[in-house]
Amino acid sequence: MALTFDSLQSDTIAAIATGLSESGIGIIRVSGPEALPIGDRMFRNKNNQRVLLSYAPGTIHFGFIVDPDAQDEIIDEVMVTVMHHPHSYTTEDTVEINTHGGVYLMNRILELALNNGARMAAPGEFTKRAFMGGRIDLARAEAVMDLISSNNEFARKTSIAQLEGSVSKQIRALREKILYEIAFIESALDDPENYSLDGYPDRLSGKCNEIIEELNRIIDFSENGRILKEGIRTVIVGRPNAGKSSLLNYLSGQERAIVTDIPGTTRDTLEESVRLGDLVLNITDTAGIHKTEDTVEKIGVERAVKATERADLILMMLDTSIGIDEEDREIVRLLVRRLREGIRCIVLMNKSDLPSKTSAEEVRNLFRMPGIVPDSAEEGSAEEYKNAGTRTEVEDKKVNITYKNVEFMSISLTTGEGMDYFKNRVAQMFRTGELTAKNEVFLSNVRQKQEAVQALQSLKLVRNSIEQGLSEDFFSIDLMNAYTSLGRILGEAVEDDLVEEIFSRFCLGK
Ligand SMILES: Nc1nc2c(ncn2[C@@H]2O[C@H](COP(=O)(O)OP(=O)(O)OP(=O)(O)O)[C@@H](O)[C@H]2O)c(=O)[nH]1
Ligand SMILES: [Mg+2]
Repeated sequence: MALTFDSLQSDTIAAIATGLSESGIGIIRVSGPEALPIGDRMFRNKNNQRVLLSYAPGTIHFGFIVDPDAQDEIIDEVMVTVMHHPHSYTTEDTVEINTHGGVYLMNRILELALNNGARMAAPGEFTKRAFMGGRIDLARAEAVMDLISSNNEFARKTSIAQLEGSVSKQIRALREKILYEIAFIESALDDPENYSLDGYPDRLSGKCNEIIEELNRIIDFSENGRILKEGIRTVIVGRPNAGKSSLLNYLSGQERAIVTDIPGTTRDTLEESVRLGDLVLNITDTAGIHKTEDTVEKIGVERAVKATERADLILMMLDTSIGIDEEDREIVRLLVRRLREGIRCIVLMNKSDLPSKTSAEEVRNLFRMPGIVPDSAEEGSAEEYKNAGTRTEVEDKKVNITYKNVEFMSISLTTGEGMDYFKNRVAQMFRTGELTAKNEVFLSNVRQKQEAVQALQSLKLVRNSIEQGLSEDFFSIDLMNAYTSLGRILGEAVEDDLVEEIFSRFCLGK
């Protein structure tokens, strides 16, 4: 029994129809009664005219996507396809925007569609509409849905993997706070003798404000979409002439930095985004670190050291054709604190095409220097350091602190030897979560962000209900909505265990 299109009172939905990965082109699909007006607000033809509504059905046009709320700032050059009901995949009015396939760009255009009146499509919703519109039968709809949900499970897992870390903890903590209030209200309503609601609305209002503030911060932060634009902050350090700029050039596939055989060529930090598979490295090439009296170079060296402070990954370059010297040791000393914080470091033993003046063992020994002592009191090893009998024992303990995050690889930037291994290894580190962007991207996708905004709105409703002096059960509904929205960010609607644990604190049903 297929419903006819006209019986549907549907809103307009939008989503990225192609995969959310870097590709040649990406398609953002907008479907529903408002699809054409929404497309019209965002699209300008090559003469910068707003003409989408005049296009004949089933035609495709070149032009620009603009942000109508930002003086028509141009977002991308696109082709749009305009389809009229019932001649589209969904049978509804549809606008498909073909963009360049960058993840950031696709998200940006999707966001524009949402800001201009579309709603984020649920997984499989276009297909559902095609079915509802009588265009495909249920069996076919189901087949498509299966496919989508399997892809979606993958997408869900990836987005959750990205989420692990501080921000997901933050979201969990916020959820727990909300749930606590829900449980409290329920308990008080059930058992007024033991739980008093006197003065509770004020308290709850304060709590809501706290949570709203935190959510606002998370949303603001996600607007920067750091990982999408910037990727893993990677810093190349090493002494002059080790080949740092050559590495940057090699990875970016262009002569981005000046390379010469004169030590001290790079005098300031230099940044470049480089793509490794689906991973973006935001690489900073630095001035060779060494003692120098040259003022400009000195500043460069200071900047190099500073760059390591913000890095997610450190690439330390050695020139094996010269061997290791005091400068290399000094660099390791500068890195000690970051190494002990667990930052990933890859030591690249460069120039393997030339005769080597050092050995792998000697390179490893660089990280066994007496200078590396635990400097924070809370670290157990500080005690061990005092008590340890011999220096070697001490050093081994210290080395253990750093070794697990330091790897050594032999490469040549001249012949490319070892570079595939290096690139694969970095990509693998990212996939397995050994390497993450520390500041945590978080709401990197539009869906997650929408859920956060939704949660925010629900909490504001709670605040309104309090201000209007409504009764407590009103609060619970919106609190629960906020709780559920945040749960969807984490890919879990309700954590039964947590619910039970918190409810049990209140001895419900006594
Ligand atoms: N033989 C050989 N030469 C290399 C290799 N990598 C870099 N070089 C050479 O080493 C010299 C220094 O390279 P750069 O990339 O400028 O070194 P850098 O570390 O950026 O140096 P500064 O900017 O001065 O700190 C250049 O002459 C490069 O061509 C390599 O793998 N093998
Ligand atoms: Mg350089």
